[in-house]
Amino acid sequence: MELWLREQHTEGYSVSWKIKEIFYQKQTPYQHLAIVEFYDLGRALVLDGIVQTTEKDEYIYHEMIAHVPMFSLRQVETVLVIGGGDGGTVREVLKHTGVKKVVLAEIDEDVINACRQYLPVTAACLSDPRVELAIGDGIKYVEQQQAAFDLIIVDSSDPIGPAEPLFGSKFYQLVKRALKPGGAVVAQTESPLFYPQAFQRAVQAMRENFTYVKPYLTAIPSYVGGFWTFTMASDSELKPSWPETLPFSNRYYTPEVHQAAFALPPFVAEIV
Ligand code: AG3
Repeated sequence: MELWLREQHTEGYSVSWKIKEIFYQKQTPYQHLAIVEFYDLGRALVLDGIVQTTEKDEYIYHEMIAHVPMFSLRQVETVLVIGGGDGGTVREVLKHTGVKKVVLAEIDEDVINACRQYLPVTAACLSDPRVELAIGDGIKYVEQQQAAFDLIIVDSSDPIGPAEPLFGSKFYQLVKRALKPGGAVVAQTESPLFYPQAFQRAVQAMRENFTYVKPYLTAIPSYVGGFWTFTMASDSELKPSWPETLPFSNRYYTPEVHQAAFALPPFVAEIV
């Protein structure tokens, strides 16, 4: 018997993934959660039928959401990751030895537990002593923080379901208060091809709250359309700097890739 996941994107466009094995499936209080193994792309986390991360290309997303802001800030000791229960973003943040504490605010504990068990490539890092888990609503968590973090990373799913409020201005107002002076926020801001309104809404929300707002673009093969945007924002100018050689190795991120990511094709630039 053949088993396929059909990821439906529009009325007329869907992408199909052939499944080798289903490791875990559950309807959690927040969403449908599955960890599967695809032919060719390896294991993957799937939420509400949308592929969130695959072993084949997770490093592209996680390196770009973490290292672009990390190398744009002078000193980062405390980081908050909102969402990102698979742990991939935390793993990349922890590569920076100056980091003292990473809080992972994930609403759905089942995501963390399932990834710990079946997706160690991203989740093994969650046992690092610098990691603190805050299970619950990321917005409520941020609301309770004041000048507490150098960097806040919004590693959310699409703005349908539990991640919807993470694309609005009210959320970024709270983020601003939770950041230390000179701190920054970065968020995954969706596909410029398939979800341009979500991209626009997030960038707008950041502009309403921060002086410097910088969208950047990466190719993520397993996300719809391939193009993916991230947006970084701060009240300090974000100027990247790197040591002569990076203190750790990556599979995607380099200083050149970092700089190139800010070159926006006109069809992307005109959305924001
Ligand atoms: N977070 C971003 C997933 C967005 C994917 N959306 C889509 N393909 N329509 C993924 C979590 C990785 N840590």
